[in-house]
Amino acid sequence: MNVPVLDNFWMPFTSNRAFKAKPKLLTAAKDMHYTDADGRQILDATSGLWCVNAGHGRQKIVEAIQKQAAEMDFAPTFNMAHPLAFEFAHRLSQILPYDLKKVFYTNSGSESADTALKIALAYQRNRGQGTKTRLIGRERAYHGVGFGGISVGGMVRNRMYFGSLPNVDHLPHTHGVPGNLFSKGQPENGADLADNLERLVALHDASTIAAVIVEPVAGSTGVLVPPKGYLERLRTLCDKHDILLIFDEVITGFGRLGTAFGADYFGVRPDIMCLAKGITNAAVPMGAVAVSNRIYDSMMQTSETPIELFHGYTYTGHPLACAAGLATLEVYQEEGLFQRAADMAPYWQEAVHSLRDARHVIDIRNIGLIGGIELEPRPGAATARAQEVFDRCWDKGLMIRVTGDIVAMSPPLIVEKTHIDRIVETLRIALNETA
Ligand code: PXG
Repeated sequence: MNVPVLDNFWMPFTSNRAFKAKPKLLTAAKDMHYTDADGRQILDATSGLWCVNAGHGRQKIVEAIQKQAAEMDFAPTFNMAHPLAFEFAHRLSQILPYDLKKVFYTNSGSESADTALKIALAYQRNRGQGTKTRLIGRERAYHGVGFGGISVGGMVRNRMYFGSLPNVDHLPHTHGVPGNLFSKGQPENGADLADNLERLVALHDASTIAAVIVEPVAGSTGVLVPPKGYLERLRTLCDKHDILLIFDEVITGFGRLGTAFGADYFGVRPDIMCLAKGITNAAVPMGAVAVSNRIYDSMMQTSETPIELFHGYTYTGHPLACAAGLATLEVYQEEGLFQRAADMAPYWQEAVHSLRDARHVIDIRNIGLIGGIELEPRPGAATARAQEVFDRCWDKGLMIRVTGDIVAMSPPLIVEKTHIDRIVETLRIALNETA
């Protein structure tokens, strides 16, 4: 393999030392597969990082980016703009649920989370609720790596080194509720965990709480599917206490659950939604925050300054990203990929649950085209077992993700049954070979 100088790139969320001792280099990608630096084909069971929902190297998206790069590389969106930014927001509004029809662009999921929190704070203040400054997240949540996101997030190492915004609190996570092991789809038990919002209201008072932010399905911390009734209960309590509900749909958006968004799947209306990843099929970095008409209209009406929101990025609505996004939506639509995911989900469910009797497996969770397989941690060496399974799968030409001792998978929505069979067979062998 032709290995470049590895010294200078400080890799994110990676053991740089381990990687640089034994690099895994990807050099090309098409449809369901990566090619590595040795020329091996690697089946992608994770859509890159939960983001390449339409599969890799899609021609229509490639061409749209090429054309846009040649036509206009960049245009500011501060005080001026370009047509594609409006066109894409309009197209998005046609698939966005409920009244979430206004779109603020970012460049990543982290920026979407921080933007959503800032919009919530600005909205509360502008409408005369300036004491509503507290943000409620959840344990085991991941909302990216900005200071807002890590504050409402619930991953200890992502916050302990850096500190946190002062005005936050957390709901308990929904992992490990008794009776929920090996649930297919939404687990039966645990809707009452949402009632902890009442406890936080009792503790802090609703007049201090601006918003609650949750992932409809927590992805990064190991596929935590919401118990039946849980999200509905959160919505009811947010309404009762005049608190905004933010869904971080960075992973659950764009067909992952077999519907356009998690809000559609669960039939629960958020006030604000964070998007990224599948919005451009990951071909150009982009994120977005979808906001209800009610919040947008209120901001337009109550703003005391000509600029209604003091927030934005150089690359907000970047032309290449908008071009990629428009082409991505066309691919999703032309190929009916959200419905395809829904049609494939039952097969996926049975396939991942067939690993119930595989070595080390202590729980399996699934929803849409997401699967989580929890392994018993090796005594005294948490995460080592899953890491070994990951390495073994890689050697066998299969790309999975592991988080702690949980295997997390989210194949592109174009996945075929034969791919699913191969994923499950390879995993079973890798599990069996691992001590
Ligand atoms: N919110 C959610 C719900 C996410 O899953 C982010 C925000 C941040 O997005 P950016 O684009 O800033 O990374 C994410 C990102 C994993 C994994 O292995 C998950 C993410 C990123 C990288 C790895 O589970 N999710």
